[in-house]
Amino acid sequence: MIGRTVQIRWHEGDDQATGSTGWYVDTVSANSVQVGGSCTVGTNVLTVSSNGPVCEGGTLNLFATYTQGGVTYNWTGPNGFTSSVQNPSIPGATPASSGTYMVTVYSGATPLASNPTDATVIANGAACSDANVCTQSDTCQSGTCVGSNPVVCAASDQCHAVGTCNTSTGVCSNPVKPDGATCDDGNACTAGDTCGGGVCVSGSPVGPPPEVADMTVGGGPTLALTWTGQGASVVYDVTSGTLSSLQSAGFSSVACLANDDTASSYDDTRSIPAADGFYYLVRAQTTCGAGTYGDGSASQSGSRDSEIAASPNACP
Ligand SMILES: [Ca+2]
Ligand SMILES: [Ca+2]
Repeated sequence: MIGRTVQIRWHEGDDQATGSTGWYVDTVSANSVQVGGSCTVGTNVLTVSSNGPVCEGGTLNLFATYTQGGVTYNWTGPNGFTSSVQNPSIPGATPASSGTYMVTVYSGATPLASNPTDATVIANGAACSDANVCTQSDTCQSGTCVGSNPVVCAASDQCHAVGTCNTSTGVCSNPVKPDGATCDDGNACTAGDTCGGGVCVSGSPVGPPPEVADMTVGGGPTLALTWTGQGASVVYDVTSGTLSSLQSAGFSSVACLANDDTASSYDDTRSIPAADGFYYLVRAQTTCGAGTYGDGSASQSGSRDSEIAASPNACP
């Protein structure tokens, strides 16, 4: 309408006359108007909450805030609860206090706003949440939610250390052990295995066991051989031949008396041939290889080990 020129037809008195008599027509220019005021929107807000759920025996706290001051509060709730305190508490709460609480705000006798909030009191022994994902079984115990059955963060392998559980996610960390930490690559024939970058790196190769030492042969009806043992994982090959065959054919005639014997001794029950004798050679052996029968004396020609190995009767 603003800025327009209109004609208004009006009638004095009643408007029953439909003829032209008594009617007036005026031209009106609408140059300024009175704009209507906007509606005032209420800005006060009633917020209601509680600290629930709480465990039986604990204190249930109720909270109400209203943006306008100078008001009073009136609470009602389960188990006959009433209160005119703004933020009332229910100490020693029981499950009977579970339910919907309603608060109404008053200005004088005039109610301004009303809102509900739900609260739960969990019975002793019943499941609750201690806000820690790393405790897998939480139950109410005398007013407190107690977590149990914790997540166990075991080391993922020998080159990782025991982790810690993230209380928000329940996921275990997987820390890498420092480089150089001792580990075992599962191979007995490598020694000094160490962690590097979170994996077990094989150490130096382990060679075959050393030459057998301190062998003696006891006299008598049984020829009892003994030597110094080299440990639990070492076995022994005992070979022998006659002195006459040694002289005529060398070690190619050697025979295996005992193969992979765990004892560091051997009883030879054979009878010594007339005008002859036995010689004995013993070597140690492990999964990392066979040791040597010995280098022999300076007068030895050729390799004793390779000569024995060439014998069809040699110990494997
Ligand atoms: Ca190893
Ligand atoms: Ca053997």
